[in-house]
Amino acid sequence: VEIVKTLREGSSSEGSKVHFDGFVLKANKKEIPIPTQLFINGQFVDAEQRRVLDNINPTNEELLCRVACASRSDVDKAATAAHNAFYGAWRQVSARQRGQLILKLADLMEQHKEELATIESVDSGAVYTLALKTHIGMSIDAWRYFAGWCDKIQGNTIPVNPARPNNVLTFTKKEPLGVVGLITPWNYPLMMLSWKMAACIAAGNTCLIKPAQTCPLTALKFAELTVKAGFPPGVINIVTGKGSEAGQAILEHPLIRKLGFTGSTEIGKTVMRACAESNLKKCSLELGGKSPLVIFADCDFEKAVKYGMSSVFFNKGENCIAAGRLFVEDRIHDEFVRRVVKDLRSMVIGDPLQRSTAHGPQNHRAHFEKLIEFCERGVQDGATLVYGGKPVPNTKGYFFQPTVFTNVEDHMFIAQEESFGPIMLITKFHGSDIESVMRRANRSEYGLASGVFTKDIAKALAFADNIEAGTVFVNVYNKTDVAAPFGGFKQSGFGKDLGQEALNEYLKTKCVTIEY
Ligand code: TAP
Repeated sequence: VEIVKTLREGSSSEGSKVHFDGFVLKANKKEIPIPTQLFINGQFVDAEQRRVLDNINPTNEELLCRVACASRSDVDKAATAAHNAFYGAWRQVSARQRGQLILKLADLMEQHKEELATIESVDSGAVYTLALKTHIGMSIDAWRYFAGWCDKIQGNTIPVNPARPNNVLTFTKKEPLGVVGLITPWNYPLMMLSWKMAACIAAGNTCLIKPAQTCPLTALKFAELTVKAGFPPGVINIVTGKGSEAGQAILEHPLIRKLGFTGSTEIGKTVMRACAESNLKKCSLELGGKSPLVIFADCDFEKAVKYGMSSVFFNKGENCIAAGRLFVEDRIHDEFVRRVVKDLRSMVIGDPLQRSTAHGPQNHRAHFEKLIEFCERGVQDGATLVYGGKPVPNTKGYFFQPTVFTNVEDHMFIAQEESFGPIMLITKFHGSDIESVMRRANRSEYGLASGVFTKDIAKALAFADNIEAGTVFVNVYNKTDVAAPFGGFKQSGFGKDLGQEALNEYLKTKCVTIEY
């Protein structure tokens, strides 16, 4: 990775008319111009007083660039631009044209997918091959999927009681909410943006988004593509900065009517309170998880090992639906642990841009340090550390060893709290005691995802019936799709991303009654 030069005002990226200050990232045999300013009303602009935040490369802990840090008044400018666009130019765009614009944007993302994946990999530490397939691939899928909905958003005619001798016609219309604020985390930066924004824009809203401060670069590159696609100014605005300032200003802004949030349960509560107190914004919250994965001895063992591994180590554990706890039937427990450790020994850890790498650096320092403490706490509380548990020795960057704990008991801190890192926690259970393992799997305030491995269909369906989680995987894990609704129960939040249900998060229903 090399930073070639700093772009000055007036420079433009190849073939586009959009001007920005930024830098050229030389990585992956590419030279990629990347904006580092706010994107408001179709233009890249400095934050007030030219405030910036350092952006650190997690692979080498060096300064990658400085990115604009939005203040309350920058957020106000973005919200005003979105408001004006909603009541102005965006209204002139028909539903079908909206779909076409989104498809054009998706095509541009596809054309630039290697650049976007390279940026994502350098900025967030995601392994390049995964970034290409998931972080960027699923982002493009989300835009295409929601583009298809644009001209299929429709209401109903409803047979109400007639006011005889007259007749009555009652029908509903689905309307956009107006200006939407979006706030997203750092684990899949562009994908979290896309999951929310694609549904929001397809429904006819305008928006401003504050991406996570540790990796905002794909959002800014994406902003450049929205100009190339031809979105009217103000429809999409990007305000990079701090959650405590720009984020909080979004929560409180009186022109914003809906807040789509993905992040921690703790901040989710702040979001909901601020939405209520400001102007009673509608909100949807995708929050933390501690998803249970139950592996019965009658499973396809090879599959259970493969998916058991990816349920924890996918995207270095920075995966909201990661299995936070594995319950493995006693008859296969020891063999399962042996196989996982064997596979971990050959897992290639290193530069996320290398095609052979399977495990990159954690996203940022605070998170990395939290994982060290998490593992120390596990050892103190008496769980058995079988593998890893520490940073990779003698290396720069936030590289944490994939970790396995066994003998994890329900009362332990590590059994209850989310790690959001590459830490597998295994507990044994007796195969005759299905009820008790179900109870233990449900004994959590989270309810995001879950999984079960068994060849017994009745057992699998009983699990799906009784588990308190928004997503259930049977004999597979991490199998999400843009057409399938995604979101949690209990303190994992409410309101779905993806699928038809996500559209409703960004729509309101108007009921019209006519007497004739
Ligand atoms: P948070 O600390 O909650 O941050 C999420 C976003 O909220 C960031 O953009 C953050 O900005 C912003 N924020 C922080 N304080 C704010 C405030 N007072 N007002 C408004 N916005 C504020 O979470 P995180 O540490 O980035 O992400 C990890 C958590 O997200 C985990 O718990 C994980 O489970 C959850 N997560 C859930 C899902 C789903 S789909 N359920 C998906 C991914 C992640 P800064 O970047 O400036 O802090």
